[in-house]
Amino acid sequence: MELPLLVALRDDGSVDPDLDPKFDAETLRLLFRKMVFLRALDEKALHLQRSGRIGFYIGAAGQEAAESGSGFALQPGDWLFPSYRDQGVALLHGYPLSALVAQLFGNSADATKGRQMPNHWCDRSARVVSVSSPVATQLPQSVGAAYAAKLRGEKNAFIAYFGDGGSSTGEFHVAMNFAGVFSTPNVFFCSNNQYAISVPVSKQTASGSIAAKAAAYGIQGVRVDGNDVLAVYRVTRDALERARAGCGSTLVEAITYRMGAHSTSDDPARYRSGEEVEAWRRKDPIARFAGHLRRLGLLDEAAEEAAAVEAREEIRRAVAACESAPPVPPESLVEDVYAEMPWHLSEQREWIRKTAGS
Ligand SMILES: Cc1ncc(C[n+]2csc(CCOP(=O)(O)OP(=O)(O)O)c2C)c(N)n1
Repeated sequence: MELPLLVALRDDGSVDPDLDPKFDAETLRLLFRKMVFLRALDEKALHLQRSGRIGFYIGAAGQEAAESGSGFALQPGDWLFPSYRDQGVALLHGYPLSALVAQLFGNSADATKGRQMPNHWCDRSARVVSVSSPVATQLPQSVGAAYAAKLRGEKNAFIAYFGDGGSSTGEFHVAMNFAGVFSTPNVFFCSNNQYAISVPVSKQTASGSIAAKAAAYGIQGVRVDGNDVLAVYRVTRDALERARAGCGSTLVEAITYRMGAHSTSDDPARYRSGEEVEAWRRKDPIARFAGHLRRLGLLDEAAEEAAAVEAREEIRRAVAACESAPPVPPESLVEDVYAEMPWHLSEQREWIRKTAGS
């Protein structure tokens, strides 16, 4: 079954009126700055990792339209179940940049005290649920949370992000089926970035698309150009509205491309050609949106450069403020497990204190 690919931003920079979210000039500029910010964040984090200041990072360069377009559609009451690559959505949903940077350093400024892997964000007050390392476990988690909210009569949507690789897991099928049967208020956002580390999407499925699988579970499926920030926004906004209105779940497949490595521990040159990367680079979602804004007279070279400078400066300040925080004391390893620490952990804590000299 072929689903049409929804596209708002046309090649000539104009917009399909049926999919145009009709943002005012200020909102369009803001959306652009959010995308530029994510690219700058990726560049800085890569630099921090390569210079040994943080241990690991998972970038999303090339996926800024999917991240920003969908994140822009969330409302404060909605719950986010991100994958490890969705820092862009988390930031748009109120996860503070300072917390994000602290999580990368994993020092005493980090709310999770350095116990989580880098890129495993969470923030209860922003309704950002902790990233899980196993691929796609966030999908059934989000369905369970959505079902609970439905039983309580709440009207929020639950959006979970995952990749094309995640669609091959049992968790994907479990989540879709439950969502269909119990008509839960979920949005499943698949960032189809063409690869699951080195495995191309052609080896993930024999279906015409990932979105097509929605039909088998009785939920809505939508395929959208994931490098088109306006179309992604429209499709996600509509899906979230359906969920909040009690009309059930939607599976959104955003077709995009991971321009960088899977993570800082990966070398993509080993499994894909430079020509392929170059072909997708020509579809860069930021350049594409910039073209649209220029056509509207809302952006020129100076404003584009200013957005990048402003983003780099904000990130530089956040890093400077966080990097100097002391490390987490080693004895905290045995803390936060029990409300009252049992004797054997107290003993271990003493031993760590003496051994580590803290
Ligand atoms: C259950 C499970 N199997 C394998 C892994 C190792 N692993 C980490 S990321 C990844 C690729 C996931 O690809 P995809 O779902 O397409 O998301 P992307 O990384 O492209 O955003 C794999 C196989 C894992 N974390 N969990």
